[in-house]
Amino acid sequence: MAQTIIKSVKALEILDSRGNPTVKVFIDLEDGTRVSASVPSGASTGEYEAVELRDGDMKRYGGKGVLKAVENVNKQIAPLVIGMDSVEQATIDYSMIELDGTENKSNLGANAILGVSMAVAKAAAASSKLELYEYLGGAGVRRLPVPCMNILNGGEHADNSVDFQEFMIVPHGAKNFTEGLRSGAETFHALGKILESKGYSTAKGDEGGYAPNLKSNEEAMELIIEAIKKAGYIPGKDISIAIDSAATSFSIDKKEHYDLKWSGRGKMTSDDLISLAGEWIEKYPLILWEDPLAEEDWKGFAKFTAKFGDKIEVVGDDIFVTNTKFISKGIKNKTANSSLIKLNQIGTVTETINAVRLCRDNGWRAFLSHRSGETADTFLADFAVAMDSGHLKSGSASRSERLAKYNRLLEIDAMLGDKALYYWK
Ligand code: 2PG
Ligand code: MG
Repeated sequence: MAQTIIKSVKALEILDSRGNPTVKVFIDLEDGTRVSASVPSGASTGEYEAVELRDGDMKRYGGKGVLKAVENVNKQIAPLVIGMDSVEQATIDYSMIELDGTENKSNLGANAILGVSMAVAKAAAASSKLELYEYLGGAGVRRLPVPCMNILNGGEHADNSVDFQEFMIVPHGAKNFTEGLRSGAETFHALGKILESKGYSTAKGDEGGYAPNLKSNEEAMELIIEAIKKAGYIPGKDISIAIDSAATSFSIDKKEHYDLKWSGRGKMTSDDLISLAGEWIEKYPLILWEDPLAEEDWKGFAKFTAKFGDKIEVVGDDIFVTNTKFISKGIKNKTANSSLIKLNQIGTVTETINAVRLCRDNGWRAFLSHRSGETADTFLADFAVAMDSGHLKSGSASRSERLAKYNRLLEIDAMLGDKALYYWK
């Protein structure tokens, strides 16, 4: 019997970084290898994401328990995958998809399926004495992703007058990942000092970025630029800025009309938003813009991309939900030039790899991402290197569940030494 055969699979309900339940899966192989994997959880979720199964039992965790998903792993998935070979990732993933039998994994739960899928990959890697990034990426991988680090929050992630959800700093000008992360962390601390000196709160949001009560969208940009300079870096050359508008959260009819309600700018059409973005792209060192329009505003997205796609990376998150069906439609309609990639939006490692490949084969970029609810699991870091994604977002330079991924990338950078690559495109 092959040593990489799965001997046991067991799931447990644990808590994520917001104190909400999530699924952790343990897998043992015949050769004694034991690994575990934990599943993240989003807040600003796209409508067509794979279903995260929650118990709905209001007596436990306000209905957010995941005991059903845990039971689905222990009673249904375990008997299916025990005896299968952990190196057969795709076979195992597609067997679970078949067992679930629904389009959106609502039967077993994407949280149940993904926990097993990630643990299978980790087990096969550990048993072959390979680092996870080597196992998933092959012998040639050696590129570290540029960390797009959350620094300021608005929208539904903060109680202020900023409409856009996430502002990130992008240290693409550094000579390697380790130095890039350092410049990002230094800028994060510089912003903390600036906020303090202006009498703003330095309290942090779910992803570890600051969430002060700013007066406008523009003020957020000005403060970040000031922080980059204060930390000794040149905006646009060393460090640029990325935005995730999460525009679905301020669209009124879930389509083409928006209400920039937090800043008080009021109602806007898609075209108004696009021209506002144009002013910003002229004025500020922006390099990437995620979800500039709502998930159903395919027309607006395509207009945005036609206007700015040659200057910045235009990323679709809620609109594509890591699903090859929507990414294919986006490629055909030139909706964006990049897709956000979140493992739990689609629910298996194999399907996530397929989504990344689809992007790359069509000249798009794939932007690897954490969720706003995370665990200490570092799968994402290895996965980003394996996928040669060139960039990832894993939150700010604060909170251990965010830094766990960045710290793992520091380790990989050190392992690869002078063989490591680091560049934006
Ligand atoms: C996003 C993510 C991660 P959430 O909108 O891109 O930053 O947030 O996990 O809440 O969907
Ligand atoms: Mg997003």
